[in-house]
Amino acid sequence: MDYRSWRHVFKLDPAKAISDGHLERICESGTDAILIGGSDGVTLDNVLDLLERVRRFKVPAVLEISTIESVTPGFDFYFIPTVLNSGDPKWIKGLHHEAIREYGDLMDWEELVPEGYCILNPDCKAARLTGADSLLDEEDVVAYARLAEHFFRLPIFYMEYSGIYGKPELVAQVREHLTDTRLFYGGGIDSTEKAQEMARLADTIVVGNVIYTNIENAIRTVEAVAETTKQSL
Ligand code: 1GP
Repeated sequence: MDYRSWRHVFKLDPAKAISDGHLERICESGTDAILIGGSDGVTLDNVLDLLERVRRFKVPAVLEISTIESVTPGFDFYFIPTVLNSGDPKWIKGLHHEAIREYGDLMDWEELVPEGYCILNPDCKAARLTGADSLLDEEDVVAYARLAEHFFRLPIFYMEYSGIYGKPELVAQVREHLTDTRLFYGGGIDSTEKAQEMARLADTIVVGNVIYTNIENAIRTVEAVAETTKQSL
């Protein structure tokens, strides 16, 4: 199992309710992985609960860490955001330092995957929480992508539009500047068309909210990405 080959990922928010039936459909959909994470209301209890339910299926499970208190063993990977466009060092390296200071001896570094986040929707919770400067022009975003790849050598650059559909032209621009770092795109994918459009540009698309608003459309995004991948072979 290698996250570098993933094309489609579902993101489940531990603070939101999901029925067993819907969860089964999501986990058995053919998606490459389930990412568990959210911006607020994430607790050890709701993470453990969701992990246990997801573990009934074969799909890889990843915890995207947002608070140190909700970290628990049992995931295949731990994705750790560093918010490159945050104005607050806490979200770039502060919490990371604190966690390593506390648990550094216990950490399995092979399971930890840093993600260079660039938050591009100024109104999303993550932008407000982290004090992200989301009003960026193309050159700013490309520079963050280059910073991720060439300076910090991060394995993932994540264009985060959470809640709104982003600009395909900008994703295409960034695509041209990344070689080793994988490009993740997330935000507003709620249809086959949007899934395909972004899957043609990004290495991996992340589908979140539509799981809770339109399960049928959520499931269709998996097939849509598979089609796109076939077409490009
Ligand atoms: C959120 O990038 C993900 O962190 C997915 O965004 O919820 O808008 O699909 P949506």
